[in-house]
Amino acid sequence: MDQPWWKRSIVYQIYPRSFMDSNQDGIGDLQGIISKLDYLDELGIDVIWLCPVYESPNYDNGYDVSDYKQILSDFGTMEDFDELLALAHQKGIKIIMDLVLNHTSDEHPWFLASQRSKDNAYRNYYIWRQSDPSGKEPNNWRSVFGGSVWEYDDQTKEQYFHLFTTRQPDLNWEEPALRQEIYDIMKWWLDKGIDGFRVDAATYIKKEPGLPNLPCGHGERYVNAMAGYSNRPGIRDFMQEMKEEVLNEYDCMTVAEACWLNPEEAASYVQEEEGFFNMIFQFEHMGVDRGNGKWDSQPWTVPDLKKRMAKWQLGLQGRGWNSLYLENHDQPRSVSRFGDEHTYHQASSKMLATFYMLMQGTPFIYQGQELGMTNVRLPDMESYQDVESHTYVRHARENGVSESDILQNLWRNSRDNARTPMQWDHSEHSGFTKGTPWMSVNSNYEAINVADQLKDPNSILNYYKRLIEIRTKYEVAIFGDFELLDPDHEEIAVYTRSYQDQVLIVVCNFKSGTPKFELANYVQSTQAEQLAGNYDCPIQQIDFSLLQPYECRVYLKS
Ligand code: TEU
Ligand code: CA
Repeated sequence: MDQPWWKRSIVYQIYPRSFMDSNQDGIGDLQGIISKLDYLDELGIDVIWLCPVYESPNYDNGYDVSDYKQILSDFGTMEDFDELLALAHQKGIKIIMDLVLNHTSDEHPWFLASQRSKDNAYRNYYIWRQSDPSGKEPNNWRSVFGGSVWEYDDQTKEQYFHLFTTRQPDLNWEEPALRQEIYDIMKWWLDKGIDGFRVDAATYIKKEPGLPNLPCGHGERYVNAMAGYSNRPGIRDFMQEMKEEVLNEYDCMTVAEACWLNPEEAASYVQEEEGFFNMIFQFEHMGVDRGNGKWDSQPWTVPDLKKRMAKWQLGLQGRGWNSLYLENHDQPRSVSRFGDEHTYHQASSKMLATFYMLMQGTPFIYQGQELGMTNVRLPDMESYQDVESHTYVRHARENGVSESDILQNLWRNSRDNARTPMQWDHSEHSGFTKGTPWMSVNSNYEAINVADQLKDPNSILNYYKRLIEIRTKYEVAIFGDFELLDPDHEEIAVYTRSYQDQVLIVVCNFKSGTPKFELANYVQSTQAEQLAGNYDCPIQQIDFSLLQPYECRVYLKS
């Protein structure tokens, strides 16, 4: 059977602001990416996911678009973009763009027009409600970053709806003219030759009709309103229309950000014939160390993490395709979160890579992850850049959270952990810029950088290359059925992938202990060849041994 290219692809996510600066203004840019295409080609990736590069006032670093058909001047020009696309294609690298379609910037011309009067053609592109004279909001929904979803606007004395910051008014998908505008934008980019989209906040575009109040806990002013805006009935009509009007006409890749779906719902989104997207980003494993919301950190366990991953592996098996990731621009660094960034930095970074990259689905690598880049501890709250972090600080202070707890929480969970500049070499500002970087470089760049890791055959970077090679060379790594073994084991994760007469066996020790491991406990024949690992494993110990701290091994039995 002919399989689509995106099933065999490895995607590399670029956060342009922090990737590479070509003109020394301290901000990463398109020419910077161009200068690193050889690096990406060498790494072996097939697709770049480019975070937003459109015109934007940057309240949410580009996720507040003010012109979908212009390149933000910080990043370069449309000529630079065309050059990037052409050069990437020459190397066989595809590019998918971030499509922000739940909201725009409040500086987008549609919003400026919409805001002006109650009866203009753009009014209904956004969601407006009358203001209550008492100042009470039209409903009690809480926005994703905290506070009400409503913002009062002086011009028409009404309130507009925003799920994210007040500078990101939500588009009204009920308005057919608006939907056509979005489809036109999509076609415009696809006609230019881009290879697909990562669809931002895709499951939020349909709101519960009437925007009713939701049940609120005692003393709570605003309520988590997921039930009012996440994956609501009717959303499929929008997606079906988008598919018919746009996606069906192109051989492109789509991955939709889809918080809080279960595999059952997800399957219907990604089914090969009837689905709307090729894959989605689910968030189940990202919740493993969180209690009530992202700022409430909780201890996590290995069995819980394994089961969350397995739920999706099995849930979509034979029905749809998974995306695989441990990091992105919204999440803390994986080695700081799930590994040991100090004593076992190298071993645990490699182990985590092995754990997720050999599952079934398309793997995504977030810039710097291939080096084991870590979280950052900025000295004070003012040093944080991210709008979500600032909003958190404001609300936490209002709620009486202590200053030291707030800072600890930022260290652990701020999105800025993922947004420090890429660590290229030993020179000042890690070779990212010769100017003043928009956000400070992590002080560990002399120990963790591309230049060193390219030279060291045992580096994390070279280990990523090895994993990519395995996915390229062995069909079982792409198409194999997944099975989780020993789900309750507290320290190690073991899973197999089976395809035709091949079995891949992946073993990951998530702890610093040295648990026993016997291959024969998991697969019948011990005639297995070791394809990868993060320690030298003597041949005579392949079948039975103690695992080293954070050790991982990949076996092939054929
Ligand atoms: O994120 C959407 C989203 O649902 C967020 O709640 C995300 O889970 C959160 O940032 C985690 O801290 C997307 C983008 O990835 C994010 O960068 C944008 O800020 C957001 O949309 C608004 O466009
Ligand atoms: Ca620049």
